[in-house]
Amino acid sequence: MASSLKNLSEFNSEPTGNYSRKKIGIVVSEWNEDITGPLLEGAKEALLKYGVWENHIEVKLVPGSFELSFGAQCFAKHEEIDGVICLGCVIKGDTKHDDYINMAVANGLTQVSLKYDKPVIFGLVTTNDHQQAKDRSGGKHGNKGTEAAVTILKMLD
Ligand code: DLZ
Repeated sequence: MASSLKNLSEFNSEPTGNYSRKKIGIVVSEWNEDITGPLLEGAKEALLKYGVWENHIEVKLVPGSFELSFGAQCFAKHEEIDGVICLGCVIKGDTKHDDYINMAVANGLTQVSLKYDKPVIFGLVTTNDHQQAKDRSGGKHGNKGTEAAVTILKMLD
C-alpha cells in the first residue's frame, strides 16, 4: 500500500515475549538530528512499553549514517548484547550521495547481523525531502524508530 494511504507504524501484531532480560544497543546518527532525535525517542519508548528495562538499553552516537555499520559492530561483538537498532536519516540531494550511503548501510548492517548472528535493524529514514522525513519520525506516517524497536523484539521472539 502506498505510504500516503497508511500510517506506517500500524502493526499487524504486537511483540508478545518477555523482554525484561534483553539487552539492546541503539546506534544513532547525528546527521539530521531533528529527525534522528525523535526516532530515538520512539524506539526507546517502544522498548520500554514492551518490557525492556531502561538500564538494558545503551545508546551510542555516530556522526553520520555511513558510520552506523561500524557502530552496530561495536555493539554486536559483545556477547551480552542481544540485538542492535540503527537509526539514521538520509535525504536526497543534488548528487547520488544518498544512494551510496543507503546501499553501504544496508549491506553493512546485513553483514554485521549475519556475522554475529543477532538482529541488526535498519532504522534508516531514506526520503526525497525533509518533510517526508518529518512525516516518518513522529508525524503522519508514524515513527520509524518505533517500528525498528517493534521489529527487533519480534526478531528476538
Ligand atoms: C556527507 C553526508 C551527506 C551529504 N548527507 C548525509 C545524510 O543525508 N544523512 C546522513 O546520515 N549522513 C550524511 N552524510 C554524512 C555521512 O553519513 C558520513 O558521516 C560522512 O560521509 C563521513 O563518513
